[in-house]
Amino acid sequence: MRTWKTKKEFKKLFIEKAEVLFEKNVKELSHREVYQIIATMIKDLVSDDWIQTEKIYNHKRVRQVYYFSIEFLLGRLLNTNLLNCDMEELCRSALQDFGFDLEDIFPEEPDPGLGNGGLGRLAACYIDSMAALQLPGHGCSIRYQYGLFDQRIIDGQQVELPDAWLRNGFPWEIKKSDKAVDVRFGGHAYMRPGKGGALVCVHEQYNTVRAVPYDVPVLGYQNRTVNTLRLWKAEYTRENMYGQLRYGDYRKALQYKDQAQQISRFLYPNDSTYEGRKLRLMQEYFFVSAGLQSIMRHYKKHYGSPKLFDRYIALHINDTHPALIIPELMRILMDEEGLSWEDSWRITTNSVAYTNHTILPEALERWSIPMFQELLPRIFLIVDEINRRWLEAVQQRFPGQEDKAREVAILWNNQVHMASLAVVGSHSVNGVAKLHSEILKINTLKPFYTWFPERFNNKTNGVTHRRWLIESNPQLTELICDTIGKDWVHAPEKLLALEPFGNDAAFRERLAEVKQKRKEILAEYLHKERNITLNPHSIFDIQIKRMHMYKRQLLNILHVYHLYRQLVENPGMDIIPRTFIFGGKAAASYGEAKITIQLINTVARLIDQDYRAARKLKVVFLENYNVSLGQKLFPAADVSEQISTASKEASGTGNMKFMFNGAITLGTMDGANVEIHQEVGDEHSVIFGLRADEVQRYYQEGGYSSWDIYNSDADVRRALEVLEENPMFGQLREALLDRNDEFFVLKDFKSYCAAQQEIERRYRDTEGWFRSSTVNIAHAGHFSSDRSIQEYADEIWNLDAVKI
Ligand code: GL7
Repeated sequence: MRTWKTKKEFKKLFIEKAEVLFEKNVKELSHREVYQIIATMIKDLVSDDWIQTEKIYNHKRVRQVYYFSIEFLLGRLLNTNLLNCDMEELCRSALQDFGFDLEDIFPEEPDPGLGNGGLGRLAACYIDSMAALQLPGHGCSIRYQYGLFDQRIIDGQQVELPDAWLRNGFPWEIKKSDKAVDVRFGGHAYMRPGKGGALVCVHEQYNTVRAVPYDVPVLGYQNRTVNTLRLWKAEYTRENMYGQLRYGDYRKALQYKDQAQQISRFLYPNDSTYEGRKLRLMQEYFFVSAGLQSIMRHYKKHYGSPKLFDRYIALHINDTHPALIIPELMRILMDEEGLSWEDSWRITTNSVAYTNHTILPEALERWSIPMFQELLPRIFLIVDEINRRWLEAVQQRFPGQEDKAREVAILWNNQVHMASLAVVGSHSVNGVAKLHSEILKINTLKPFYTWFPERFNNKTNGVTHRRWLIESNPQLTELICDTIGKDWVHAPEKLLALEPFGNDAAFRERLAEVKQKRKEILAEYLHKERNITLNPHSIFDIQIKRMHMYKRQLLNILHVYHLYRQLVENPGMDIIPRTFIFGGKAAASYGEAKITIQLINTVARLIDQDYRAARKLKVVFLENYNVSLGQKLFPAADVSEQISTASKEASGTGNMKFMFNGAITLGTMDGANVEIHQEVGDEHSVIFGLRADEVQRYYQEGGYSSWDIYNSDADVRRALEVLEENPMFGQLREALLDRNDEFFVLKDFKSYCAAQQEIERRYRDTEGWFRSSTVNIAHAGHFSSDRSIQEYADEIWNLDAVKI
C-alpha cells in the first residue's frame, strides 16, 4: 500500500483521494469531504501496522484479552488518531497549503453515540489505554445504526430526535463480510443419548441471524500497536427466510427478517437502569455469541486446542450485559468441541472476569425465565445446570437452609439473575472505586463475598489523559511540558513533579492565563454556535453528566435559586459573579429527570429577566451534552460539581477529567471523589454532606424525615418555593417531601450551601486557588486509565505488553 510520511506525499495522495472518492479537485471539496479523505488516509496509513500487530500476536501466540461491552462511547476519532500516529502537525500544515484550517475540519466528524454515559465512555478510555500500553486487547460490541438520541431543548423541555450518526458512513470502519458468523435464536433444545451413551444436545427449528463484523482500528500512542474494536451488525439470512417461505409462511418470514434487522438498530437510551425488554436480551446474546464464536475460530486456527483456551484468552465483561458469555462459552466447548462439563466449567471460569458498575437495585439485570427460555433454549438449559450444580454446593455446606440458597440463586422467582451468574461463572469480580468495591462486599454482593472472598477486588476507574488533557487542552499541555518536561505523557503519574510549582508565582500566573483563555474559548464557541453569552470573568461552575435523581442536579439548581433569592432581597450583596453550567441527557422515559431540565431552564430564565441578579448570576443548560462538547467544557471549568448522594455513584469519571484540567472538586464522599480527596486533601477540594455509611444507615434504620427539615429550616422552605412556579414541578416537591427525599437533597442542602460559600471564599484568594488547581493537576496522573489498565493486566488478566 502506498502511504505518506512526508508533507509532499500527503498532498499528492490527498489530491488522488479527492478524485477517487469525490471526483473533485481540492478547491471544490467541502469540509466534510476533507474530513472523509483524511480519515481514509489515516486508515490506509496504519493498515500495515494493523496487519503487523495481528501477525505478531498470532505468531508469538501471546495471551490476549477481549473486552466485551454493550457500549463504547468513542467520541470523535480524527484528532485522537492524528495524535496517536504523530501526524497532526504535518496534516495541519499540508491542509493550510490547500487553504483549509484543520480546526474547521474536526467538527465535521459526527460523534459516534454508541454509549450512554460513564460506563460506555470508560470502555472507550480502556481500549485507548490498552493500545497505548501495547497490551494485546480488543473491544467487542454492537454497531448500532442509531446511537443515543440527539437532545433538543424546546421551550425549556427535552425533545429526543434520532441520532443517525451513520448517515454519511463511518470512514474508520472496515466491513469484514468473510468473518461473519451465525447466531441462533428460538427453536427447541433437548438432551438425547449420543455415541457411547453420553448425552448430547439437539437444538432444532431455530432462527439464524447473521452477525457481520465491522472493525475499527485502535491506535496506540506513537508506538505502532494497532488493536481492534469489533462492532457487530445484525442481518437476516436468505436461507432462513427462504426456509420459512418454502412452507408458505410469509407472515413469519417477514417477521423474522424484521426482527433480525432490529437487533442492531438502536442503542437503549437508559443509563443505570435495567431495561427488561426482549430485544435487549437479543442484543446481549447476539454480540456475545458472535464475538465469542469469532474468537474461538481465530483461536483454533492460530493457537490450537480448546483445552488450553484459558491459558491464552481472557474475557472481560463490562457489567452484566455480556454475562451470557459464560453459558455461551460452555455451549461452544461442550456442543461444538466435545469437552466435558467439568473441563468446560474450569476453562470458562478461568477465562471470564466481571466488573460491577452500580449498586442501584433498578440496574440489576433480571430476565423472566419463560422469555429467556423461549429465546435461548440451549443457553437456558446450560444456565439451569449451572444453577443446579451451584445450589447443590450451597446445600451441602448449609443443609436445610433455604434462605442461603435464595440469596445466591441464579434462577429464582421465575427470573434469571445476571449478577449472580456473573459472579458464579467468573474468577474475578471488581468494583470501580475503593468505596464502591467495599459496598459490594458488605452489602450488594455480600453473600457471594462470604463464598468467594478471593474473587473480590477493586480497580479504580481512570480516563485517558491523551484525549482529556493533551487533545482537549493544548494550552495546559504546553504549560505543563514547559514546566516539567514531557515524561508525564508516557507516565502520567509523573505529573506529580508539578506539585511544587503551586508555590511558584510565575507558574500560577501562567496557569491562571491558561484557564482564562479556555473560558474565553468556550464563551466564544457558545456565542457563535448557540447564541449564548457568558461572562468569562465569572466562576465557571459545571455539572455535566447524565440527568439522574441520584446525581442531584436538583440540589445544585435549588442552591442557585437560593442565591438568587438572596440577591433579590439584597441586591448589593457582595458575591463573585457565577456561571452555573449544566449539561446531560435524561432517559426519554425518566419523568423526574426531564422535569429537572425544565426546572433548570426556568431558573435560568428567571435570573436572565431580573436585573437585580443577571449581572452576578447566570445559568445555562447546554443542549446535547456529548463527548465532543465535554472536550470544550472540562478545560474551562473552575468548579467540578460531583454531588451525588453518597454510596450511589459507583465511581464517576467526569470528576477525573475536571481534575486533569485543574478544576477544584466540590463533592460528596462518594465513588472516586473519596480517592480524589485522599490525593489532594481538604485544602485542595471541598467536601460536604452525608457519608455513605450514614446514608445506608438511614435506609436500613429509618430516622430521616424531610418534613422535619422543611419545617425547621427557613432557607429550605424558601428554596422550595421555586417548585410552585409550574404545576409540573409538583412532582419534584412530592418526591422531596411526600416521598421523603430518597436522595437526601434537603438533608444535604445546608451543608452544600456552606460548601458553595467555601468555594467562593477560596476563589477570592487567587494565589490559594491556583495552588489548589496545580495540586489537582499534579495528582490527576493517578486517575489515568493507563494506571487502571495496568492494574487489570497485572492483577486480573495476567497479560504482558508486546512490542510491535
Ligand atoms: C456507571 C456508574 O454510574 C459510574 O459511577 C461509573 O463511573 C461508570 C463506569 O464505571 O459506571 N454504572 C452504570 O451503570 N453507568 C455508569 O456510568 C451507566
